Amino acid sequence: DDDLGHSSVAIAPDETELKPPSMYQVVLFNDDFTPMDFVVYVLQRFFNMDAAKAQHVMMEVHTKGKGVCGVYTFDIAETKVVQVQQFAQQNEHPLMCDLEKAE
Ligand code: NFA
Repeated sequence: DDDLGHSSVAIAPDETELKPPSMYQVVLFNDDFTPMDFVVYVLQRFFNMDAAKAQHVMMEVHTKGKGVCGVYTFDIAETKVVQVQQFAQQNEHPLMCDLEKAE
């Protein structure tokens, strides 16, 4: 017997492996002490926002208590959180940042 029609090329084995990755929101929380300009700078430096967008998101956090900085895969989101937390600590501001699984 031969092996006609039996390709040696691997096929996609499992549809679960074709699903897009879970996405995570990086969120900032308001506090009474971190200067507004520092928050605007963080949003520009770590989330690549222009000045107007950063000002808008900062005010959203300031007035609503919390705001979304961006949505990323887990590893990128976790890295952003660590970068923001380290930068806030270095500058002795209590700014809080975390990630939340996106819907
Ligand atoms: N609430 C801070 C202030 O009035 C500003 C702030 C905005 C802090 C967003 C944290 C996040 N100085």
